[in-house]
Amino acid sequence: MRNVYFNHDGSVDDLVSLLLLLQMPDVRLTGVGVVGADSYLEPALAASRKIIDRFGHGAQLDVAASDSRGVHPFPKEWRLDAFSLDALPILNEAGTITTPVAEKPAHLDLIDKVTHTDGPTTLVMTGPLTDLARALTVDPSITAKIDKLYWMGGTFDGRGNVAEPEQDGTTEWNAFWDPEAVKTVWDSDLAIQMVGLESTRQVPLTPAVRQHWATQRQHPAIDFIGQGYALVPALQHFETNSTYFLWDVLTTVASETPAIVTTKQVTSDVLTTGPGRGRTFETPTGRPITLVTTVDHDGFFQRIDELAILADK
Ligand code: AGV
Ligand code: CA
Repeated sequence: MRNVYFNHDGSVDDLVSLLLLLQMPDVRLTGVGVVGADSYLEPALAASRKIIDRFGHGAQLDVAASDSRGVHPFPKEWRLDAFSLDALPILNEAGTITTPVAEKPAHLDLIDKVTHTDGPTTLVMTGPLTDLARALTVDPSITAKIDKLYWMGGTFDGRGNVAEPEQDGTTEWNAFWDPEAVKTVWDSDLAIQMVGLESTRQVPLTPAVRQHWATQRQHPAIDFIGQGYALVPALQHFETNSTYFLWDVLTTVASETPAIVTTKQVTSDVLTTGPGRGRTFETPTGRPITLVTTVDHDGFFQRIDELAILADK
């Protein structure tokens, strides 16, 4: 069994990632932290607790609320999705929530869980890196117990996904929310596998993907996934800034099934100021990371099915 600590920011693919982590046969989830970045904290926290109740096979977990604040807030329209997801009937059949909220804020919860878990912990982060950066500042020694960080964020191909004033379009949102946090994590000695936009662009949400989930809705977890992804825009005729990709799910599934991706080693750094702040870029003097480059599209979607079907039992 591998110990995994998951920190996410409450968008649809973050919450689907939580559902899938709870099904992975070889994963022991040791903790969950939630930051209200691409969501509002309250519904993202509640939905996380309900997903553990409904799909967690009795896991004794608590969920930590983050008090981190970003430099550049996400668009409100996107953040509102957490309210809809939290209201889905499949998460509310019981009418009560059993999984408790952790005592400490997410960055301190991360330190506690990593410190008190026997052996190494793998971190999976599908939102901004703020909680990890704060944890490293409080207790830099935790890196000795973290074997690897899997992070969804950044991009190296110059095509960002932020459409806001006073920036140059080269940055990815999780990095843009808190560029300094990315720098703090990059300056640590953690092993990092980064899933940036160059690979996630290979796994858009499409009508065909939705149709596939619709035909499998006799499985409650696939029904939930279909309902969740009904809330966000698919890639139909052309890509817009709102088009949804399976960013976080790719990061999460690739941490469990490495065969669905190819990777390469790059040395890189991040800008923290100017119109490109949040931009990750390759440089010979940068720190080494493992970058996901290509995705086995069909193998990826098949693994989602296999994991989700494990929730039947
Ligand atoms: O930049 C991708 C990150 C992922 O962690 N998030 C969404 C995923 O959870 C921000 C984001 C970028 N474009 C978006 C986003 C969109 N069109 N809708 C919602 N969130
Ligand atoms: Ca996210």
